[in-house]
Amino acid sequence: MSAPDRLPGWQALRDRQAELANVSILELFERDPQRVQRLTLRFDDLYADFSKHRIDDAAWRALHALADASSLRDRIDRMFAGERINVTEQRAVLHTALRNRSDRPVVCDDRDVMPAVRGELARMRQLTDAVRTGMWRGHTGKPIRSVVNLGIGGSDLGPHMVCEALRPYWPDDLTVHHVSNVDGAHLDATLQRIDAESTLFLIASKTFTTLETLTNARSARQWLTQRLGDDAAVARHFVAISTNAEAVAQFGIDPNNMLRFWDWVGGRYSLWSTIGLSVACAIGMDRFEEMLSGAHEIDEHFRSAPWSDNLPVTMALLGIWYANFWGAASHAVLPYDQRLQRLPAYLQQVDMESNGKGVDWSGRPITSYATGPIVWGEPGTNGQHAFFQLLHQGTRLIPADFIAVLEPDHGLAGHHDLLLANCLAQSEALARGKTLEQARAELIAQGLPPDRVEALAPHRVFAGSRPTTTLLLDRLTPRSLGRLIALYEHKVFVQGVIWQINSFDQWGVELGKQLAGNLTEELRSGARPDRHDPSTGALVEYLRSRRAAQPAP
Ligand code: G6Q
Repeated sequence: MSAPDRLPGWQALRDRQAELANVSILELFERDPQRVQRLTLRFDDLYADFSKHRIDDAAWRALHALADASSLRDRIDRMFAGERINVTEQRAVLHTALRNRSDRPVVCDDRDVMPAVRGELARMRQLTDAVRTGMWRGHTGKPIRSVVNLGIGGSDLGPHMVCEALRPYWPDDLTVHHVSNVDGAHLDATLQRIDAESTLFLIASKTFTTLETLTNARSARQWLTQRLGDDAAVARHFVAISTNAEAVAQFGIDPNNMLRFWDWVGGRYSLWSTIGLSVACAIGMDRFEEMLSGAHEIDEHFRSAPWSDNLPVTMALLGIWYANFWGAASHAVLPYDQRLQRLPAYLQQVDMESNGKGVDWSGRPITSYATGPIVWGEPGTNGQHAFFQLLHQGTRLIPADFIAVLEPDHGLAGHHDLLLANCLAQSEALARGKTLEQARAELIAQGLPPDRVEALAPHRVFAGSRPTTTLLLDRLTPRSLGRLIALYEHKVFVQGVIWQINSFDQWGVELGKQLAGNLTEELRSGARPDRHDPSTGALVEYLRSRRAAQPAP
């Protein structure tokens, strides 16, 4: 296949962008009174408004042509069919099988994976039921009151984000913690808050070789056995979630306490697998399965809806439009919901680890078009008092997703209307802007003298036409959250297809890991740091000299 910038649609998109560069979003609304209706997509209670974008029908047609020329339909089918589309690791990409709630088999390497998937879901149910009902007893006979997930990256970000989002569903007598960082301060802070006798550690690691997770797991084991005075306590307080049974056994976790998943589940897509155990402990297995059902509904929609009605495809193509034709380098995710506070961090990994690539499928360097954007964000309204200044008046174009939930889970009067009003106000302000004339008129109305009006007015101008999508959910439930996450996963997939990159490997994280291995030795031993660039060598020397100068703890 030709490179994307040589495919049908690409040049038309360039031309369209040039045409639209001087057309404001307000003008687009004026030109088409039906714009909101035509560019709002609904999926059950999910309301997605794509009308505040700098795009017209001709550009949409060209984007759809680009999707066709990129064989998007075929690529979607190949993913769902279990082909080894992760070409560099020679793996299938089947997180969708984990949430396949239909009777359809999913065949990978000539075998239907669904019986194994259902089997592991059943084991997850057994375990979480035992924990939640108090049947699972710790070494000294106490029920479990704290679950601590030790994992990092894909084995942390998804479960952590979902647990926070669904906190209102947690039972009163169980608390779930997530510890990821190798910085001992992270684990230490959690250990201070829990009681060894009633704590269950979940060691979540696909490979069971990850430095951070194993370091934390060893420290947790030591802490526990010291507290309980018996190595045998590990059997009642440690569960492993992994694909690597051998390493789990070596660590000393009973195979009966191990939940499995498979190499066709990518780390950052593993939330739906047994890696979601902390979520299931927090909200119960029925609700965990509701989340799977929500994601499955989006899978079905993604596979079958025409491009113009297809939510993930629409989100993806808008991202292509801005990244490749408007020069947008980043994308903001702005949940106006405190429960979704970890959504931006989670999406950063899903998006940036998947599409932060500089070579195409066949290993050719990509030099003529941009790939994945920088994804960032914070919950509103906090962001408004921090970085929104740049969104409104900075020199960069930053498309943003505003996400809000209509019903809160708390009973505090007055808060939620304020939250929702701010969400709508911000996207309106970004689209509408404020002209110099309007700024002048406001200042004159405030009674300022003419020279102050002229001096201040330019600072109060908002260019407007800053593009946003608004996603509204009725309620934040396991099902609606499952849908929301699946939307973004598929968005990232579609963009990877258009950019012709492998969205499912992550070789870019390897080099730093290798170097950290050597550096750990150098910091611990007295070996001369002689294999580094001059800056790093000097940093090693400096750290060692400072440590040597410090009194022993
Ligand atoms: C995700 C990545 C990465 C991975 C972590 C943890 O797609 O592969 O974030 O999840 O490095 O790996 P383990 O689960 O093997 O510990």
